[in-house]
Amino acid sequence: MTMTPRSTFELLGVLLLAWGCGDPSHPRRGAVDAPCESDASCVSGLVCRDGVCATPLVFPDGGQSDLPGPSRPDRYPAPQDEASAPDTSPSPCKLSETHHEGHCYLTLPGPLTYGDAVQGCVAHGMKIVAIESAQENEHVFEALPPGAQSAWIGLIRASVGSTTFFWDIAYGGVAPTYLNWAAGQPDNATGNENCVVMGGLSARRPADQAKWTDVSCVSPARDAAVCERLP
Ligand SMILES: [Ca+2]
Repeated sequence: MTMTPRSTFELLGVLLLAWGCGDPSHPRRGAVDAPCESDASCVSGLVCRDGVCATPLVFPDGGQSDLPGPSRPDRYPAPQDEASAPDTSPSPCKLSETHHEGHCYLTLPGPLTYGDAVQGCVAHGMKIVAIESAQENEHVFEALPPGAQSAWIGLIRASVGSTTFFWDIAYGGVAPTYLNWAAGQPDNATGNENCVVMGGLSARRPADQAKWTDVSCVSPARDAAVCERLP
């Protein structure tokens, strides 16, 4: 018998037919719209939905699920408790600022008098910093330039010769609830120490780092100032 040459198309058809029949010991799996009882009844990539094989539903994040609702996979976990959820909210501060407890902080480079510092903060839509806790004091200290001996904070003497201090008039002159004086301060040593600086990393005495000292508001100019913006 002479073999009749077959066209490529005919050969491909035979191959596809053989593949589609498969092993008779395995039931044939359904294509789209074929009746089904479970996902296993459908060809790979399809799911059994409402009794027929169908393409999976696609959700906005690109994930897939057979049906929306309680049976959704773990890629849609229930919201975590507020206390344990990490804070992923965007910072309210600018890139040049640091963020602590909802407040924004900006360090101005010196040399600056206290008046320069107050004006510099206003120019940035901020106030010279008022520090109300040890945590806030630490945040301000860590934001100072490494080379700073001292930086202005917003505490001022109530009046010449007074032993009382209050926060800058930008805050309405409120009394401080937290203080962090350096040893022996405030001493009003020169009689005109009506403003206050925080010791920086390069403070002359390491013990004065992050501590407060009353000083003249104008002389000498200081290495930095810290501004704060409230929410
Ligand atoms: Ca002093």
